[in-house]
Amino acid sequence: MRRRTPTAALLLALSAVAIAGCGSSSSSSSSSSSAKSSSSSSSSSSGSKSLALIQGTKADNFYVTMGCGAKAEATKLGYSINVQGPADFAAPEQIPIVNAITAQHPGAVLIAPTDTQALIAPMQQMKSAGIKVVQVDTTVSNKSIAVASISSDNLQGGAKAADELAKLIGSKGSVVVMNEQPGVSTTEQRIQGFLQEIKKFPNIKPLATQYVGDNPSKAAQAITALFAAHSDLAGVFATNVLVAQGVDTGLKTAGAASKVKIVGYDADPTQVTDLKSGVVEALIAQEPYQEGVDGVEQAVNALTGKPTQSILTGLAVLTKSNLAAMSKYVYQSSC
Ligand code: T6T
Repeated sequence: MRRRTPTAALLLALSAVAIAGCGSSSSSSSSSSSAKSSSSSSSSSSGSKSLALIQGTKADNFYVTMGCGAKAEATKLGYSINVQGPADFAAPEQIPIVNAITAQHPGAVLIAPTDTQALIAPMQQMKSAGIKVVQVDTTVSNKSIAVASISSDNLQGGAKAADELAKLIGSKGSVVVMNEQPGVSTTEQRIQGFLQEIKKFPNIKPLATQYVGDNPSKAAQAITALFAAHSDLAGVFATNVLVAQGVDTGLKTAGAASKVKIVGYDADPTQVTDLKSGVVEALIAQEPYQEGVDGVEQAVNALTGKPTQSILTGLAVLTKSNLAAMSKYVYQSSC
């Protein structure tokens, strides 16, 4: 374990004080949590029997569900877990949380880094402090920090979205990918998988990918403007929960929801409502609960000297007709 310099220690302590005032934490001892709620616990947040999960954002049921899986598995294995996430999916908000957790010195940390580059230094510092780091969902581009990475196959998910959309629009017309910001490993791979697969359909024309941030209002505005400018728009691939929520709202408001087919990524309850009502035709659902479970298992393996491994979790295509049989894929808004 590398010693922290006094300056680094001071910076970490200051971050910890700042975070203590944010009230964004919850722990395995709390019986419920939600995207907007917060709670704290007196269970120890340092030492080898303590874990932490740093979500991409607490305002997203994907990460709420991941937190539920992580808490259940930590409790099962006799560990405490401190779950924290920024209000927005944004590196400047997530980095102080990472620094604060490093200062608390848990045995291992599960983290969904919000940017492939910006999180490298704080995660490296965490590793240098002797904390085992497990990546869940997203990754940084430096592969030497984490002992394991747990994620679904995002390239494959993007390809599945392309096949579904092509089927829905009769393999012709303009399509667009609506994405959050650049620099997020998962959604970048979804776009890559989608654009690669869509080449198989010569009569489908992909428009330039739109980057709208992880923000439903911006996504709604952008898709409304795009629909006004492209009357031949036939299909949209919305790459995650908050973007998909905005796309659904934008196209509903523009009265275009029946004309333009939408394939969304993820299975937030709001997206499932839109699927049932026919606003959206298909959802590519992940298994965030399992990612939390697997992440804790790998963290505990690392702490107990057992071998660790990276794991690809499952994906499923949800449609109105298979939804009843696939209800286990719908994300939770509380545990
Ligand atoms: O799609 C998930 C996650 O996989 C992605 O990395 C970021 O967005 C979500 O959290 C959903 O909004």
